[in-house]
Amino acid sequence: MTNAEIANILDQIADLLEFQDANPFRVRAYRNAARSVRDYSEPLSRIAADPDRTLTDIAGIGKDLAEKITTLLQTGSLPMLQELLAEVPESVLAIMRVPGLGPKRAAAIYRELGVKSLEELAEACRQQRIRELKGFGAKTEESILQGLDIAMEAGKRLLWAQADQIAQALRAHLASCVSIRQMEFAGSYRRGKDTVGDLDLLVIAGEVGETMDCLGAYEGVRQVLLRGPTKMSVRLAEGLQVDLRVVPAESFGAALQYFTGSKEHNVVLRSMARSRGLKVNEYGVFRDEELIAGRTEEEVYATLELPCFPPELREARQEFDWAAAGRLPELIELGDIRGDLHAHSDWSDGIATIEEMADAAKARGLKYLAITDHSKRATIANGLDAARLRRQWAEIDQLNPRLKGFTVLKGVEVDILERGGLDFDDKLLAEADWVVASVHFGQNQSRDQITRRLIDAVKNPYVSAIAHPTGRLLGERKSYEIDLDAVLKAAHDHGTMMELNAHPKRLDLDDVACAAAKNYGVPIVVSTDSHTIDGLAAMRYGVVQARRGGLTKADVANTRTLAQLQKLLRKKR
Ligand code: DGT
Ligand code: CA
Ligand code: CA
Ligand code: ZN
Repeated sequence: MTNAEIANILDQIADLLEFQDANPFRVRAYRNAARSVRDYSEPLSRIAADPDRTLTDIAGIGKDLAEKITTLLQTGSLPMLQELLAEVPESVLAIMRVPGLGPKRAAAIYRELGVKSLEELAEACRQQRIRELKGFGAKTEESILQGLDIAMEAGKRLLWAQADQIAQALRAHLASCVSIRQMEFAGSYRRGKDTVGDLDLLVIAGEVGETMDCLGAYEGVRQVLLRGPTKMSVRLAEGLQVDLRVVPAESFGAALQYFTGSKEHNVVLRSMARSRGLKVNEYGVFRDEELIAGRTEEEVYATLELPCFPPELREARQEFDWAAAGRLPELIELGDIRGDLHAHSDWSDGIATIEEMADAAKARGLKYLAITDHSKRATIANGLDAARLRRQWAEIDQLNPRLKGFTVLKGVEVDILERGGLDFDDKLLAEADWVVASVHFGQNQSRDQITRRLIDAVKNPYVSAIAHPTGRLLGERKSYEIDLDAVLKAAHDHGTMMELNAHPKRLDLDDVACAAAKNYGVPIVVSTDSHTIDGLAAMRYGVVQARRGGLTKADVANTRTLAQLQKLLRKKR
């Protein structure tokens, strides 16, 4: 059982408890645990199997939860969950998962209108019966209908980070298969796309049958969809499909190139080949009938005098122009990152203390970390008022001398208010080392309104960066309406940076928007927005998106030393 699966079960328990109107603290404990487990870098199954270690060492996991997780790992199920599930009709669970609804509202709809399924929910919306309920309105009804669309769409693709966890587990399983000589994942997963439709796996095999038996024996396989002479497709427990292709060694590079895609990139490549009298397909590069390349990707691209493009760039956007001009960007790497500029502590809705966050960031090789807890408007996130913020900063001042070679920046994530303006006055913000401003409320406003709010924030001399600038949550919520060009132009004019929020559900700005920001000369900050120490690991996901946007080390502000970063910030003020 993967960490993601455990986390999903803990979240489901929290949902069910909330649905039953249980004690909010109990609900919160399960939510925090789910977050902690989801972010945890090491498989919990390994810790549980080690007699010298205990699950209670993980933040947010107490004795009771540790026992439950152990039961889950040992038996694959949990009596408590079964009991809760028995009290709620199966189809009602789907209602809770509709984005924008949640357990509380689902409970109201179920109890007051008797709505028991997604179909009945859509019907109730269309008959405008939802808006009659206390606490609901026409807007809610509309957003539920939209949420229904997204919910049905979302079932089909996984977040890249989830696909990555599965791919790594599968790779580890197949590593013990002696008949596999070489293996590589291709497709959208290799290109680092924010969501992944299915996994494409290529292998060179000694024994095809044995290789396919190995895949079939993977514990995560729920169904074998197809097993042919060179191709096998299976469906995993998480719903993800895996396409395995066994290819000859002399074609491995050509197959890897072909199945990495994207389709659009390959279309351009094939037409370039044709104009040289060559033919490219998944078996190789051919002149007339003669195979002239195919063993490696480098070789395939070289026959067309092209560089071996990093997979993240293969989207037929600008990569062929860059190659023609000999100016393929040298993409940023994880090791270039020197600091993290968006993180939460237990002063607001994070789980770890400031010191724990700092130690963890330092252990990851970073040199600085900005603690950016929420401002007071974010009451549900336990946002800080001016007095608490000053006390927090005083604590950071005390902590810093002890950290040796590492600096915690006194930051804040200040809300951009619905009516415009920021949740703190300039006098307070001027005392911060680092300020990110973000929209959490009033996301349904018009494009003009939201754009104006953001531009006002960009113009503020003390706002360092705009956090998760478009507000999208993959699989849950589209980005709000926004004139991003206008915001980026203002950001350039006022020396404000833009965040690439590395949380796997956000990745906001996305790859395309990052490329646009670069064109405007706006520095990007790749930040994790972590609420746990393991959340800091999300930096990796941000860097993948940054690479897809064609960003180099120089384009990303938090690759700079702290002194260089501070110089950049002084320029703005
Ligand atoms: P996904 O799985 O929806 O996230 O996206 P991909 O890009 O992994 O697409 P997938 O799994 O359908 O196919 C993997 C790669 O194989 C794709 O990126 C390019 C190549 N490919 C698949 N079908 C075709 C096709 O009909 N024409 C061309 N040119 N390439 C194809
Ligand atoms: Ca795929
Ligand atoms: Ca596929
Ligand atoms: Zn945040």
